[in-house]
Amino acid sequence: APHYDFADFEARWHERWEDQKLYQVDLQRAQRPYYNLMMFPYPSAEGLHVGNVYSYVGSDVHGRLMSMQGYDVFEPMGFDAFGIHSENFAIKQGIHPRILTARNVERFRELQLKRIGNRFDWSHEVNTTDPEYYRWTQWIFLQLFKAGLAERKAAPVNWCPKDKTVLADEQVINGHCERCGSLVERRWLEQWFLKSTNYAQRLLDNLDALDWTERVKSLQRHWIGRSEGLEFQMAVDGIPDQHVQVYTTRPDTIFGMTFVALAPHHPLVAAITDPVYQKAVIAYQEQVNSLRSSPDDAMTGVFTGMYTPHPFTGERIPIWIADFVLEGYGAGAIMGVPAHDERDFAFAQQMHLPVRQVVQSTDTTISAETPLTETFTSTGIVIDSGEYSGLTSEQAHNAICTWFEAHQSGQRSVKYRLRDWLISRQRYWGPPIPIIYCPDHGAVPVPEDQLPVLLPEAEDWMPTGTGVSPLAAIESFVHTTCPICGQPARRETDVSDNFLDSAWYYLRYPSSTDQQHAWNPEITRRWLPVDMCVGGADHSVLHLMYVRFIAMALHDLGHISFSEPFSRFRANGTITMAGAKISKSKGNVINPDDYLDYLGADAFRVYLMFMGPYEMDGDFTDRGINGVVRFLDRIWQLVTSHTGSWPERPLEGEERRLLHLTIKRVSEDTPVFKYNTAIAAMMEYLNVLERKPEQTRQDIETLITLLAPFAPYITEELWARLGHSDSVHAVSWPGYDADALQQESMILPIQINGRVRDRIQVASDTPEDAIKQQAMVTEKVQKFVAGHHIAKVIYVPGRLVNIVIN
Ligand code: ANZ
Repeated sequence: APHYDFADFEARWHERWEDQKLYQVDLQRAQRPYYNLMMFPYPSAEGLHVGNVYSYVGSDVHGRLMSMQGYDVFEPMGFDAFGIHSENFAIKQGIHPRILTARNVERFRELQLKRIGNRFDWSHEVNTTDPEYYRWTQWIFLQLFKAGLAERKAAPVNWCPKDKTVLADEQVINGHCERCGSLVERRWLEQWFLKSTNYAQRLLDNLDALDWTERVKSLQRHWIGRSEGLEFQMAVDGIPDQHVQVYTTRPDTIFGMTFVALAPHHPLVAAITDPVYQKAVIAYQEQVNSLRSSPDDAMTGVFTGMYTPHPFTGERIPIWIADFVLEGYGAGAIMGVPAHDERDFAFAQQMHLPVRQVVQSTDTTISAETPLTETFTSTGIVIDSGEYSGLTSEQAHNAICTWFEAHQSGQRSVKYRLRDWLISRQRYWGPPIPIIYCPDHGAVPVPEDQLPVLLPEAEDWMPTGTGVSPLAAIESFVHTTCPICGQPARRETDVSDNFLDSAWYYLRYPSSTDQQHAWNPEITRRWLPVDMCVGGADHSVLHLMYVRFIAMALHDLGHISFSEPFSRFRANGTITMAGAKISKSKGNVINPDDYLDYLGADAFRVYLMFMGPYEMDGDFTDRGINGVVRFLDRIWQLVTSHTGSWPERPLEGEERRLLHLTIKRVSEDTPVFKYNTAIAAMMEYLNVLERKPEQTRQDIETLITLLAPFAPYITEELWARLGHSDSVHAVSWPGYDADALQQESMILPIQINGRVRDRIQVASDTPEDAIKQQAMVTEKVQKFVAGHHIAKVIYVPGRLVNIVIN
């Protein structure tokens, strides 16, 4: 533990900062607004974990730097307090989520977030469960509904049997619930969707110009999953009026098709199945319903008994149904080309279907004669494909697309993997979706002046498992009247996805006290979009995709002037413990409170920022904490042990150079989140200072100023002890003089056997060996020593080099 009494001055400064409103900006009048955002936490019962603190502190260092560089920095914090995670914990504890959430929020704010030393402006706190907040979440839903961007449809959905609710695709990880890990099932339910797919191309295109962490952008590109291919019709033998549409990205492989497969619940399955096979097909559909096989399981499927003629050869191709074919993607049906597609190959192996190679490597050493033992998924030269043989894959792709277009039985088509965002949740703890069902008028929006639709107090708030929310059992909530005709009507009883709450919170912070608008137009113009957002990359395709979609939609509907919410985004690294990500669900949570108690906020902050490059993942270990504690102890010692006044003489020469070099390094590394090397530069500088016979006021004050964003308390305390009455956090960031960085140089005479023969110019801190080496190689010296034996080279520091020859 540190030797200084951090507990004393942390509490004192925290209070002083709050009294002075040091971190509150005048949002109306700020001249150089800088919106510094971090992702607000779920106030779960376990409290903040070290990953949260890591993320928040790194973001705060950035905010503090920008503030010292002259910006009016707004750094708000709030609570993402609705949703399954909060509710699940309430279930475990048997405590009503409203009570538990309020308790946790209080604890997060008072006992944790206020201790980590961040410059939060608590006067703009938001809480998504506050009716004054979710009133606007509902309002946003209504704007989308009125614009046709919210739609109710029956769809096969991901159903989590444990959480007893549906999940969005983004919340299903490898077939399992993102929250509780249960294997997800498939159900048909009427659900509300937000039409994010309308924005697929823009979500993709805008990424190029966004200054965001590259790996997050690439995850988003992958998730949007744009592909260009061919959608074409295939006839069904014996059923002249039915066609199956298939989608392929590889029309060049069409001659290698040996089967066609439909998704298990493709609408045509019943119509095209041979009666003899019907029983087997229905049994298979039921099997698929009851449990969704995880992706590494064996391929399953069933033959329909029917065939389709190959569009070019007329060969009879069997039609199967198979669950590796996805319902909502492409056309929901595929042409199976086992030779050139991994999944098709696995399926063909399982079902004993032929494999027919039709693309060959341009690398001729691989012969088409050797039968394929694995798939050849690359492009190459097309073979055994009628008139297309000999073309490159690309040429064949084009020619075959053109053929289908000419025959009007297919067209080039662009598809996206992105799905519409399913936002209905059959749960209690969320904002009710503001819709009323009228027997005559259908789904009618709740009039805006009746918002919020309050979440009713309920005794029975536990998930029901029946496919409806607990709200459906609250008669007084359900029964209402139609806003259009006044006759009895029913309210929608599902609540909306917690990710809708967090898709717009950044808009609310600056306007958190505005009662008239979700966001005040004038303040929003001044402060948004967000200048810098920092958060975990684990939200790349969840929160960070939703927040972009909602901003685009609000922009198009005329509610905001920008369509990208975050000008810059940086993903902090994920902190792991011996390889496993630290998370509540894994149970390996390091309690930051212990570290705060034991080390104080400053040492914990500097330690976290010194562990490694901020944007890289890293292991959390206690190793290295001592070094950081010693560093702060030594600074404390240096300042507090000093007696009398500090010398104020101007710095000169090398001492000046080292000071400016340190400012330069810290100033360059800090804004680009290379916090570890910035700290290393300060550590080196402390070594220099300690060796100096006498430190000046400038030496000490510069070091304290540079350290202030990282260690806000100790620097404030030392700043005061140096005699300042203003805060170190209100001081301007120091600049450096480029000319001071020039290394001092000296001219050294070179003697040979005592007589001066040449001179060299070297930087004054050049090591002895290097000086001797340079002295030996000058042209003149070489001339004099040629043919002689060199007996000795003597360097008299700062004076001369003497070479002794014989
Ligand atoms: C034949 C083929 C041959 C294919 C080949 C690939 C390689 P992306 O790039 O992700 O868009 N596909 C199409 N619809 C599908 C669905 N509903 N469920 C599962 N798979 C589907 O992938 C497009 C490819 O994925 C398509 O091209 C199709 O397989 C498959 F050598 O068609 B391909």
